[in-house]
Order: sequence, then structure tokens, then C-alpha cells
Amino acid sequence: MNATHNVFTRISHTRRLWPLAVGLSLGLVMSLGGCINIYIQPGAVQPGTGVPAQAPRVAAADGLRPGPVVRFGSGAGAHYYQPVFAPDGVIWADAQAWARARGGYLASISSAAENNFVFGLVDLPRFWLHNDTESLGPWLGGMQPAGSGEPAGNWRWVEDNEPFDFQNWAPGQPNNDSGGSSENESRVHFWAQRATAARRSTWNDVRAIYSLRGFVVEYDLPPAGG
Ligand SMILES: [Ca+2]
Ligand SMILES: [Ca+2]
Repeated sequence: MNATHNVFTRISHTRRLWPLAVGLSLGLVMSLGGCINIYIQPGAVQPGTGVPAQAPRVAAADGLRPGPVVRFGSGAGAHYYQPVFAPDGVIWADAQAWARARGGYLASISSAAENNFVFGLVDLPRFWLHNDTESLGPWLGGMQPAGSGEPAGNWRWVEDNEPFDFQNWAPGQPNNDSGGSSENESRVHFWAQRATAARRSTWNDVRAIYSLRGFVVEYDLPPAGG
């Protein structure tokens, strides 16, 4: 009886304490919520404002952050892909040099399925820059040698043995519109009109010295350590 009474008493106390516990918990959550708001607010920059589309060139491809290597395709047709995030920006030549040093090359796209797969690897905010009119995504391996007819002539993949048959240009691209610069737009990256969407799998031709936020490497064989 005594033991039962003690248990009952404890339960009663617990029940009496329950509303207090709930109240304290709610208070804590609301306080935390207030703190979180305070800390998130300064970073909640509207996309498309304050971020220059054309950041200055970085001297070297420092600070690159390679992501995981992921296989696409099966059997002999399987290739391996790796998104690389460039928090300080990277120009096309440095991206390709990084890929080559590891036995790969900037991604060569030959089908809608492959394009969607590669886009999926970089369909994340950190890989994109935005301004008021456009969204600039990572580098691909598409390139146009100097002296090609403009704007559509002689596009190819940096890995020469893949044809440039599949194409996914955004409407109006390639346009070789380098904004008055003497340098042609001669490299491919994911891109979308700002009014269209924040991130899309469509392509744009852009000057090779743009400093973009990343690139996708393709390997024919799994890279060492990958
Ligand atoms: Ca061009
Ligand atoms: Ca263009």
C-alpha cells in the first residue's frame, strides 16, 4: 500500500508539473526561435541582389571543394562524375586543369539523361551566382575554338571524342554577347534567365574568364581514391 501510495503521489506530482514543463518548453522554443530569427535575418539576402555575376578572376584555383564521385550509366557505358564547389570562384581553364590533373575532364554531355544527371549534382544554391537578370551555374566542358563562326560555329567538347550532337542551349543562346568585350563567349555553363527560374539545366555561352562557383568533372574510369 505504501509503495503504491508513493507511486501515486509521484504521478500526481508529475501531472501537476506537466503544464509547467510544457510552458517552460514552449518558452524555450520561442526564445530559440527569436535567436534564430536574429541570426538568419542578416543572411536572408534576396537572390539576385548584391552578388556580382562577374566576380574578379582568382589567381589560382584555391579552395576548391570536390564532392563525391558518382557513377552514371552501367556496364561499359558507365562514367563517373564529380561536382566541385569553388567558393572563391574558378575560371574555365583552371577548372579543366584541375580535372585533367586527376585523370578527368570537364563534363561532356551527350544526352538529355546525362544532362539531367549532371545538373542534379550542382542543383544547389552554393553552385550558382545570381544577378537581377540571370542565374549563372557551373562550368561544363563545352568550348568553341578561336576563329569559329559566331555564334553557333564549331562548338565541341573538351574531350574531343564525344560529338556535340545533344545540345541544351537556353532560348537565344549561344549568342556570343560578350557585352562589348573583345573576347568571345567561348565556353559552356549551366545558365538561366533570372525571370525563368533560379537554377536550370539549360546552357549559355560565356567568356572563359568568368569566375563561376564550380564545375563538374567527368572520368571514364573511377578516379583513384574516388
Ligand atoms: Ca562564341
Ligand atoms: Ca551567351
